Amino acid sequence: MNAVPRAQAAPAGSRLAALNAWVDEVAALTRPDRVHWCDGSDEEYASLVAGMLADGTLVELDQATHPGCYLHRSDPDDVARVEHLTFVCSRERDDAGPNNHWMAPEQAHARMDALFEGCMRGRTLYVVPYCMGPIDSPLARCGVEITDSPYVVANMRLMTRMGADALARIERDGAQGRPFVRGLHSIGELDPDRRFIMHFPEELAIKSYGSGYGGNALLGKKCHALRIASWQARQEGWLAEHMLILGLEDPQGATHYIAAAFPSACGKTNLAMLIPPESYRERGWKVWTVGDDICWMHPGQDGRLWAINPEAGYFGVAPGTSARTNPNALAMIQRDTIYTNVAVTEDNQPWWEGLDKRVPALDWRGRPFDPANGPAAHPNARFTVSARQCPSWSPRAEDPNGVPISAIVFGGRRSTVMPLVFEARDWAHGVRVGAAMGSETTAAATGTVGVMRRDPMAMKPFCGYHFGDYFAHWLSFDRPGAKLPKIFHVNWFRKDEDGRFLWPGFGENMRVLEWIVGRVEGAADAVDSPIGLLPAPHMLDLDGLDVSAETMRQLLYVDAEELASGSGWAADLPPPSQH
Ligand code: O2Y
Ligand code: MN
Repeated sequence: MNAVPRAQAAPAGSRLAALNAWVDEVAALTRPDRVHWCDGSDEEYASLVAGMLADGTLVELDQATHPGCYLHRSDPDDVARVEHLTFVCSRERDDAGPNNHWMAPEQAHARMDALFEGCMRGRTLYVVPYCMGPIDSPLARCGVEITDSPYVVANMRLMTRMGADALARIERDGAQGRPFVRGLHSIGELDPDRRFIMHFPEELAIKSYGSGYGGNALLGKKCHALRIASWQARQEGWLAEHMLILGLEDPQGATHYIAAAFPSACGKTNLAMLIPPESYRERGWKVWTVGDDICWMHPGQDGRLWAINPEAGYFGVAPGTSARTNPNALAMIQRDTIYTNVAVTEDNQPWWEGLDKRVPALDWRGRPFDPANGPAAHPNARFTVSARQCPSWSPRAEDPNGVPISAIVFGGRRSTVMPLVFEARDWAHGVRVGAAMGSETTAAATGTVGVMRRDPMAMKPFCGYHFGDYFAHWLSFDRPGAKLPKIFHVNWFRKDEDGRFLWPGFGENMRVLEWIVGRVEGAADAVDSPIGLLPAPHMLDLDGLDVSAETMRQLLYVDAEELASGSGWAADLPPPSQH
């Protein structure tokens, strides 16, 4: 084989022989014109952006109103994660479980390597060292993504700790025998028929071909931090979860950290960045954002669960984000943000449905906007932005020891049956509550609206192993000496008989969070019900809120028969009282 040029820019290669050997091996297979080791510097980012502006991968947005903001229009056939093409390739089929597509590792490698053969001819191979979690955290884990997409590199720089510091940590880890996750990615021909996302958990490896979009291509996110990490976490005794992390500071200055799992399209980013109602702000309540999507929780010496957000940025859904739903998010994406598949206004500002009353000039495909073509922004249009730009960003997101979790919250979009909030009786009951999670689909997620989709712990697309083993792993945390968080379930989406939402949601969800931390502190009362513990009468602070007593009754109503029949909650499981 011909020699492939090693690095073109500093740092040229690594002190870790295993990493150099893998890069050489991949370069020999994929035949790039150039190899570039990413250092994560501002200069490197600027040069990547300049290259993408020159070849049309990025379009500059109005730099006066949105400095440092760019628009990427993806291939119209490459606009979302592809669950049907995502595989867990464990040696034993049973280890992947019925919740994953499975392929034997040898077969999967052969299939992928045939696709990768020569695929980077004429392109640059980027070596992207990244760290998931604060660089010096014992809870963090590292990976290297090899990709031929400068758009992926730029996004990885916003979403992870990427570059020279990560490489140094990978080398330190390597010297102590701790491996890095190997992620190989090529956009290939962007052909949906030649697209696969393969995970090899026993080898700590990922191979992704044929997509340049989000979860398919930014391998640190769903592939590493959830599918591979959940497998690793089971082996090492921790939890890698699809959860936001927020800190709730009370008027006395004490902060409780809450981890919350919701399926896609249930407002995780909005909850993570919640701004409390004015009456709460006046009293000194604050919400701090640690993470909006992924949470790694490790049992600490003190028996509590300590959590980090492995990510350093947000890859949030743009449509629906507005001054009403999430003012913090809107503020953070005014600068230094990559937008993907949004529309633009006549004066070249990013726009999406729900933002404001302006009209779009070009839709997400760059065509003059015509309502007959559908929405102006793609429903899965995204912004990528550094987490530090969020006005509610918590400096504790950089704490190498993480934050102690006081409460875990599960939730879903349920128009009936599920009350606004309830508390599980104990850890085992809470695990069962998470395992029974479900959510009604929205137009953004699928073609069919309002269909109940079971999504245990919001991990259905992301658990890298058998769900039976996963639930057993969760149950194993309840052991002597453990000081586990209390577990709750919330439902912001219950409707009345006319189909109107009963609860105002957004910032008003603060009232439910207050009851949750009140329960953690032993200061708030609850009453028993067939589903779990509900807020005792008058325990939710409704001051200043226009919600009638009858509406509250409906929001907290629990019907034992409805639960046990047809609701999907308990029809096929023993009732909670038997646990
Ligand atoms: O469609 C994609 O590739 C993005 S999916 C995503 C992105 C950010 C956070 N969560 C999700 C998700 O599907 O849960
Ligand atoms: Mn997610």
